[in-house]
Amino acid sequence: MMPSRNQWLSNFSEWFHKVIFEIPIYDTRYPVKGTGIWMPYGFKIRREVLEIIREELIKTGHEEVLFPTLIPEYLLKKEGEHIRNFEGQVFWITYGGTTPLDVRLALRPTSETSIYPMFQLWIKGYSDLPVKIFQIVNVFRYETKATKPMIRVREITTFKEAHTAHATKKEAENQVREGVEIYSRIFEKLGIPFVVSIRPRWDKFPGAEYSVAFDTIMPDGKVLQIGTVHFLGQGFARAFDIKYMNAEGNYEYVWQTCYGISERVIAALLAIHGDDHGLVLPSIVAPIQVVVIPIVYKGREEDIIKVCKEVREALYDEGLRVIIDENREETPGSKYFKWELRGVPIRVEIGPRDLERNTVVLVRRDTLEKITIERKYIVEEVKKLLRTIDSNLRERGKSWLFEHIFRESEIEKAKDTLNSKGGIVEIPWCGKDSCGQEIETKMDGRILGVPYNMEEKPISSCVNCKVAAVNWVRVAKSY
Ligand code: P5A
Ligand code: ZN
Repeated sequence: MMPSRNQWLSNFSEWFHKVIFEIPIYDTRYPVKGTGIWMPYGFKIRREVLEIIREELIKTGHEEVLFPTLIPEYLLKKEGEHIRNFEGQVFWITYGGTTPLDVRLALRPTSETSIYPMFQLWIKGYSDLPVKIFQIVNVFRYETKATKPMIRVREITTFKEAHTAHATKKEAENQVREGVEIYSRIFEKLGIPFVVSIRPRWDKFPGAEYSVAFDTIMPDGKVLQIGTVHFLGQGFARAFDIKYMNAEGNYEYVWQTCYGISERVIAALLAIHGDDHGLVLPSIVAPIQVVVIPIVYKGREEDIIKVCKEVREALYDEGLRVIIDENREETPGSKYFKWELRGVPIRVEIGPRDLERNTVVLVRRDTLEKITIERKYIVEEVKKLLRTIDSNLRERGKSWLFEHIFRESEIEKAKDTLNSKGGIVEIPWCGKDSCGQEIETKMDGRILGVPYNMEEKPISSCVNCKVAAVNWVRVAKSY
């Protein structure tokens, strides 16, 4: 029996709110708009996700740091384009107690302007480069669009930002590629399908030369940006006077990159794998990977509980996150419901018949399929099944994504496709900004950009101006 995904599909927003509230994962009732509370089960998922992120960054030579939350106004305003774009989103602290502050302090909306003055002090010579650091912090953005739990918040609680500085342009460009690879590995591990696009000039990160973005398609067909990698060139280096002495004894500005992801990744993780029964978690991030449920019958209670405990012990000794749901007041059916809602990858059922036959029943959360195995193989079978579930979720996610990427070479058709099917439509584009913006208006969608790393070029002409197209460009309805 394949679990149905009707509810998930037809009213995703309701599904999402219900799931995060009922489990609970995240409570949105705090009386400050755009904030939320990570509840214990949500916090555990978040911690597992952060472990994966940390591991990938540390493995590639990034070091974790922690900067102050407050940025003095004169620093925030040093790089012109950056502040022009962020100005409308900054929360300001203007008082210390009852005393007005001489220098207003911003709650960081992102940390370029707090980190780069320190780069200026730290970087002296060639041997100080490259610098590759990251931090995982709260940042604040006074978002004016409708806020959404985890997806568009005003206090971003899980802002992972990496910042790098290099001696040459080429090294910094390689760093952009490494950033893209790191994020690709993180999303791959989480089973989140994605496309990578070079954002159009009018939508790049303020202060960057260009931005590369990761997008995924949510169950409602709308696209969510789940991470970005920016090539900063030397703009911030000039603004903050970050120079190093090269081999010839000359001072040169460094070349920089930065890249960021947030709790949107967690929202995407929950959304993409879910179904009508609730969450479906990949085992690598599941706070509970296996739940053992005794199917107790009168007279056999103690024997069954004893075997359940042995099974739990065996799995626990292998480092698995496993619990027994022993509660005698609750029926097995209601326990299934509860743990399915929470997305536990495997349920182990042990009843009187299993005692006689030395078997156990494994139920996988992704397909709800039941498998009876001999008890003595429990450890191998569970481990194997967890891997199978993770790869099935990854594949299912990819299929979902690719089924929702369309190609059209005529603008009316492209618009119809986008309206009726959602997802992403790729169309031929001449590359002109003005044409791109007209396309956005005509299609009532957003240009995600040109595919990153795609060799293939369209042969037809630009959907808007009919001039020879130079690239495919992706258009979507976005969050
Ligand atoms: C890169 C890290 C930056 O801020 N500075 C340091 C760069 N880029 S960004 O694109 O503006 O943000 C990085 C990612 O954060 C997510 N994000 C959000 N998540 C939740 N709520 C928000 N209000 C929000 N704003 C941005 C996006 O996934 C974005 O790609
Ligand atoms: Zn054109």
